Amino acid sequence: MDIQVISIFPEMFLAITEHGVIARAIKQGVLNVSLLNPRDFANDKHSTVDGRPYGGGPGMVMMPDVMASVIEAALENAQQRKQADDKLGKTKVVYLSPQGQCFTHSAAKNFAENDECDSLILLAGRYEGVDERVLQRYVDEEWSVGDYVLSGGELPAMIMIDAIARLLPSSLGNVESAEQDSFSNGLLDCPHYTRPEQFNGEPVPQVLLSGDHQAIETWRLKQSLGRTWLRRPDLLENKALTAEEIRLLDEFKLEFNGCNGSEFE
Ligand code: 4FL
Repeated sequence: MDIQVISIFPEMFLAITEHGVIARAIKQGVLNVSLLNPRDFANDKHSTVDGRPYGGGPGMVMMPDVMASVIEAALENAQQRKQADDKLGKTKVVYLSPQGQCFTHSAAKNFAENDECDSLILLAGRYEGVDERVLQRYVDEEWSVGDYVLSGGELPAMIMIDAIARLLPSSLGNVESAEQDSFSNGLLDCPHYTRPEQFNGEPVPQVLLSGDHQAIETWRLKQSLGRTWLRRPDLLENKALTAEEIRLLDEFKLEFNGCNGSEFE
């Protein structure tokens, strides 16, 4: 996958490109991350990228001519890379903003697995955002990473890159661990334990020491269902449970109510 990021703070991205899973994916050649700085496309000696908003009010808006130039440059790069490597597919321009659709694990999967579109241009805005006419003309998709306002689209862009990169075929080294992630089955993750067997007087759940792989898998699924029910009931509303899952969740609810004496359904 080829990702070009447009940002006036390109150094911020060293935080992800030099560490962990993403650094490995880049070294392995599974992922290429490059940066373009709108300032390099500005037309005055101060490298101005922002202007005061028409209609007045606080803040500044990223200028349409400068932003159009930097996006055009990224689109040309993508075109050239495609000519050099006929495996590369379509390019998508993505804008990060609180007005976008909610970025989820399943969206990350779609980006990682979509071979037709393996080239992304991520547009990270600053100030009050980018002139609307540029967004209208160039942006294919607008994504939000949560209902809060940040000081720019850089962290959201990094969040998207991280979530996508670890799902790229062969980047995780251990595909199984991606399949067992929270959300990969629409549920929260189960609890995890490591040595010692007793910590602060608390033992590890007996079943995990049993060596009975079937029983362990069933226990983990039940914990996942139970935690999702307790902490994120909204996730269960959109998920069709199997008969086995319904039975396990009912068991969890009974045990939960049994130990705190309340009358949750
Ligand atoms: C982008 C917030 C995506 C949440 C400020 C500029 C943002 C954001 N998701 N806040 N961009």
